[in-house]
Amino acid sequence: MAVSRRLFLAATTATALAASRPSLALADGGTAAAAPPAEPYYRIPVSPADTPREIVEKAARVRPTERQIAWQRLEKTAFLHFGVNTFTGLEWGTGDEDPEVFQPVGLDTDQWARALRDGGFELAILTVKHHDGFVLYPSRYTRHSVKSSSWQGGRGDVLRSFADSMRRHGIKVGVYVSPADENQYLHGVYANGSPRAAHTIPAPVEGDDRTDPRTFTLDATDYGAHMLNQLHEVLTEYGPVDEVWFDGAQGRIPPDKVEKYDWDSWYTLIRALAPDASIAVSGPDVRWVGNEGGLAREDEWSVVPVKEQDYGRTDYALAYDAPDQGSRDALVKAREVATHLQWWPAECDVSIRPGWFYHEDQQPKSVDQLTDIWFRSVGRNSVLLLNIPPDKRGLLPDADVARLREFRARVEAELPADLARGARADGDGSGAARAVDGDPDTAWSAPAPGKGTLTLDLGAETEVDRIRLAEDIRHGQQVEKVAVEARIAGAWRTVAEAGVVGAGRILLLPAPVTARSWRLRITGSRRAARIAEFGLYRSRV
Ligand code: FUL
Repeated sequence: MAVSRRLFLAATTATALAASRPSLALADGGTAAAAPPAEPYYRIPVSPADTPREIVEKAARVRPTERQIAWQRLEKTAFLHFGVNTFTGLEWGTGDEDPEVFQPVGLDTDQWARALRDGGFELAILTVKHHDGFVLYPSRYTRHSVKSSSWQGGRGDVLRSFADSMRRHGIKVGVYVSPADENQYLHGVYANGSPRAAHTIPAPVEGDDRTDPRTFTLDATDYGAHMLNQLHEVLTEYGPVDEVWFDGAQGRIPPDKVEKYDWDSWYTLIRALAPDASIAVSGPDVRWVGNEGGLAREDEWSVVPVKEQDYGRTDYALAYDAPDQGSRDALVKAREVATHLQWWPAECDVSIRPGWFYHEDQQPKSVDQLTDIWFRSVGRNSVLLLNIPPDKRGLLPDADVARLREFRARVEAELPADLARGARADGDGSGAARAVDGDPDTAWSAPAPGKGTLTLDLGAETEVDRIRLAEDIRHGQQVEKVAVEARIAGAWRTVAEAGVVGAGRILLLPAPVTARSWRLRITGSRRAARIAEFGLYRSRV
């Protein structure tokens, strides 16, 4: 078998980032699927010589890819940290743990899937490999895996079970494959100083029974090739994957030993094998928000200045925790250090419990805490990535399952029926009714940059305490400042003001306001705003 695998046709490699090209027909003159650097585009080069005006104009031309739009619409995604740490009580494993400790005797991934579906999640990401290097499927390339445990007679496969259960319950599959790998370090592979050289992926192994004809020739170190072989297994043997999650950690190896990750080759393989997958965090499609509390900035831009680092890794141009990543001032400040402006939207990760892995003595967050996180992530132009760690039995704890259900019910009660849906809409610009038709793909177009008023007549005095705004992000992120006004006793009164909108912005009024007429005023924008949603709600909490 190993021999016949070598006879398979070698697939040619494309550059990873070419596969990120947007292929949307853009109504404002953009071309579809053009060769880079055609514009509008998901990343546009910048230089210190750009004038403030030029750099803002470039930001206004940045557009998301279709993959990024699909990801953004998920709103709330789930994380599952599960592995040897679940059994050793550690948060970062050592790489030399005895695989025998892994004994999830009651594993029921259908229970995970039901809990996540009932909690309203559409995508779940499993830690297929955390920093210890222990993998949750029987990899051909390491002994630090489920195969070396007596659990299920060494035939257990958590990834298979997880992927099958998620798909059966309509949930998309994501994989966390840690670049840091303590076990491979102990085996002299990780950070062994090997040069980058061409590797054939997958590397054939003794008794290989794989039939997928695709092979790739990619540059990598010894460890980089190990990652490629594992990514190949994960992305060819478990069905479609919609998110690949990489952090940038180096593990606990001595500081003079650094593994320079082969990001370009890893991205190339992922684009070829999982074209729909967003590559998150240490990846070009999705950015870490900068904290592990699940909290976005009040004004969270999806168009941000970035630095392209070694081997094509996208990095923040400004400090990752800088409070302002995308305003005009931030763009101008970043000119000296940025290589591009990029559509790089924020993902807010947080655990329902204090740790990422399950620990007996920890409890899940309250519904109030989760709701606050939701308003400060999904309500601020970001996607929430909420971790719910399975316990030693291999089940999500009852308390967490109940909490997910309560959390969903609470969110639904916070924003029940949209009272603006189908309201009489009148605006300058064009297509006012499209902001209240419930269709995220249609929008009211404001008449000019920094201008526009959209007025709604609800037909009767109506109490409102939450407002939801959304831009049609297929046309980029343009809004910089808005005001919402209600007509009270014959005069327009400002009830809320906000900065950026992006894919979704939720505004909470300190107290309910009753009015029949409501209006949205655009007071700052780069290009003319396109508003896909002007929603009004009365919470039932
Ligand atoms: C971090 C890791 O070091 C943590 O253990 C956890 O997996 C978190 C989501 O990402 O970088």
